Amino acid sequence: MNDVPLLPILLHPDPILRAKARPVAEGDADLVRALAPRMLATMYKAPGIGLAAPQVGEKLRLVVIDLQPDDTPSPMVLVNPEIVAASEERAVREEGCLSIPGQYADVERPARVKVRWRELDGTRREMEADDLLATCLQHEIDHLDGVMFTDRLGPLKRNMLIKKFLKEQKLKSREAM
Ligand code: K1U
Ligand code: ZN
Repeated sequence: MNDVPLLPILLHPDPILRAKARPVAEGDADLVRALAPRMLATMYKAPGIGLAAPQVGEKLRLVVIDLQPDDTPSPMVLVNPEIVAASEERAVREEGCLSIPGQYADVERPARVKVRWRELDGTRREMEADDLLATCLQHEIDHLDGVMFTDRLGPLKRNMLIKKFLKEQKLKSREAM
């Protein structure tokens, strides 16, 4: 994994993060096979537990996830993932985002989801997820629709978090001069 070139992660307010990503088609096979390992390497380096293709500038419905980035790698690559069922029960969990680094907030979402996707070789997959995996899947699939976790916060908390992020970014870019 060390020799795989990393990809720059786009930060809020990049407009690509707000676009709806297009489905991966059969003709994208080579692109997706080259992109997935680079996305995984970028996610591990960040470090993060998930990454969606729009975060690295590709408006494609492709997601990578590994909930145990520090232990034995157990990477998931999800092509065209979709939520096909969501529980009425809701759960609150703290979320972060590699496109708004350093900012965390409690987000309420369905506690359990059923997700369908294809593997890189085209195999159809389906699973039910709860806990952190359910949160991460929903966070990543949101990215494919141009939705950020901050959109799921109340306006007060959202504005405070975005303001703090932009202020910290401004300070960082001044320090780099
Ligand atoms: O999509 C992203 O921006 C990645 C994001 C995924 C996510 C985190 C928490 C809840 C839902 C979705 C991250 O990975 S932020 C970094 C992070 O949470 C983390 C980093 C290292 C170890 C453990 C967690
Ligand atoms: Zn994110």
